[in-house]
Amino acid sequence: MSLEAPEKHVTYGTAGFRDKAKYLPIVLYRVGLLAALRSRFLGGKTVGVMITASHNPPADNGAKLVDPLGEMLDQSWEAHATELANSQSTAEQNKLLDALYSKFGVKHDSDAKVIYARDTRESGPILVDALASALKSQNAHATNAGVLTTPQLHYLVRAINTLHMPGHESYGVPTEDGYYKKLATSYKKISTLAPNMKPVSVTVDCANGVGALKLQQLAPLLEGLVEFTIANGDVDHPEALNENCGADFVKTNQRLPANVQPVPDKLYASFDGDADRVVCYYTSNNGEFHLLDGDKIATLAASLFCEQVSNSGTKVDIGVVQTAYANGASTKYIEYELKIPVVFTPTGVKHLHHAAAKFGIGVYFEANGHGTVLFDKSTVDSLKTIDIGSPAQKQSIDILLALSDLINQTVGDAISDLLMVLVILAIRNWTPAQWDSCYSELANRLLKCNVRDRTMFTTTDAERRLVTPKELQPKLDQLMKQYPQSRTFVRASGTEDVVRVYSEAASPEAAKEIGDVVLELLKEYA
Ligand code: G16
Repeated sequence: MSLEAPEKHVTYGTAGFRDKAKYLPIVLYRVGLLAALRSRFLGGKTVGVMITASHNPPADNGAKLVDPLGEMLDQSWEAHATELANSQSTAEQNKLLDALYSKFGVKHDSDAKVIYARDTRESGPILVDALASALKSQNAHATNAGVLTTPQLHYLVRAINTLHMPGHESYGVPTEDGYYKKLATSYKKISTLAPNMKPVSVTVDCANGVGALKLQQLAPLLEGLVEFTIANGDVDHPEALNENCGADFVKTNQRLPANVQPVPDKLYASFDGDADRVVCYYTSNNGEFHLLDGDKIATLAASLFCEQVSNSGTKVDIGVVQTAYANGASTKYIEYELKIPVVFTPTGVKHLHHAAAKFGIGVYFEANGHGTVLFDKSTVDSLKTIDIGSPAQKQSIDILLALSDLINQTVGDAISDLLMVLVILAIRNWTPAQWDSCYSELANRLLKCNVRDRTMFTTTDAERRLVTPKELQPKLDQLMKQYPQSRTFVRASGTEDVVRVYSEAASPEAAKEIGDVVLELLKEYA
C-alpha cells in the first residue's frame, strides 16, 4: 500500500464505505484487516466483503461487510471500521488493530475465513487486490467469489455458514449455481401449486451492471415459465453503469430508462448497479408512464401474504416496514385496507431488516425498491407442522413455504424480488395495471441538493423531521400547512455527498412547488 492514510475522511455509512474509487485502496486494505478480526471474533465463521457502489456513478466504489447469516455488519462494529479506515499512518493502524484484538479477546492465530466479491466497476480489481493483500497479511482463509450481485454474496455467506451451524437449517448449496437452482426450484414449485398459472414475460433494464450477467445465467432454468428480455446489459463499458438507466434513475426521474421502447400494458423492471434493488413499471395505451416502486412491491407482497395466511388457517403476525420516503397512500392502504401494522425506520436496509425480523412475516421495502420479506423461523416451523384440513389449506401452506425459499432472506435482491412479483402476478393473473390500481399514489418528487457540509443536517422521528439546522424545520412545517395532504423532509444521504429532498402532495404541481421552495431554502447552506 503506497499511502499510509486515506486522502479524505471516510465513514462506514448507510451501505458501508462509499466514495470515489481513487480514495479507496487503503480503505479496502483496512476493511480486510477488520474482516479477518470479525471472523476470528465470531469463532472462525465466514464473513463477507462486497466491493460495490451500487447505484452510484461509475467512478465511485465502496465496500460493505456481511455477517455470517448474510446480514449487514453488526452496527456496533461500524465505528471500529470507520476508526480503523481513517488511521493516519501504518503505525496507528496497527496500534488500533492490536487494541481491537485485545478488546475482543481474540487471538491473532485463530481461524479467520473471508469470502469476497465485486460488481463490474473498472476499479473493482484494484480494490480486490488491496483487500486480498490485507487478508494474506492476516493469514485469513480468503475466497475470491469473483463478480457477483451483492445479494448473491449475502446468499453465499449464509449458505456456507449454515452448512454446519447448530440450530440453523442449511440455507442452500453454497455456490452460485446453488443460488440459481434454489430460485428456479421454488418458482417451479409455486407454478405447480397455483392453478392455471400462465407463463410470464418481462423486460429488465440491468443498469449495464452485474444483474445482466446473472439474469442470463438464471434464464435457462426458468424456460417455459418466465421469458426475460435484457435491456442495458452492456457490462463491457463500465462508464455506462447506471447512466440514464437503472432503478435509481427510473425512481428518481419517474421515467423510462434509455433503450427501452415500451409496449403498452407489458411489465418492465429496472435493477440497480449491483442488483439489490428493483422497481417495475408499464405504460398505458396513451403512452403514460406508471411506476411500480418499492411501495407497490411491498403492498403487492403484503396483500398476497395476508390472503395466503388467511387461507392456510394459521395465525401469523404480518407487518410492513417502511421509511420516510414511503408514499403516504401506500401506508394508508396497508393500515386500512390490509389492516396490518406499519413500522417506520431510518433509511438503510440494516434498519428495516431488524424491524421486519420482529414479525412472523415481515415485509420491508424502501420506496427505491430495496427490500425483501422475512419469515421468522417459528412461522416456517408452524407452517411445516400444522394439521392440514383441506386441499385448499395445503395449497396455501405449500405456496407460503415455497415463497420463503424464493425470497432472499438475507437482504434485498433484485432477481429474487422480481421473481416474487412475477409469481404473484401470475398466481392472480393480474396485468401491471391491475396491480397498480390497488391504490393511487400521492404525487411525489425526489431531489438531490449539494450543500457545503451535509453533516449539519441531522434528523429525528425516522428521518421525518430535521433537528439541525434548527431554523429549517419550522419553515418546512409552515410550507406543509399551505398544501393539502402534503409532506416534505430533508435528510443527508449516507451514500452520496448530497442532501435529499422529498415532497409529496395531492397534485404533481403542488409536489413540484414544495420541492422547489425547499431547494430555495437550502441555498443558504450551499
Ligand atoms: C443504499 C442503501 C439503501 C438506501 C440507499 C440510498 O442502497 O442500502 O438502504 O436507500 O443506499 O441511501 P442514501 O439516501 O442514504 O444515500 P444501494 O442500492 O445504493 O446500496
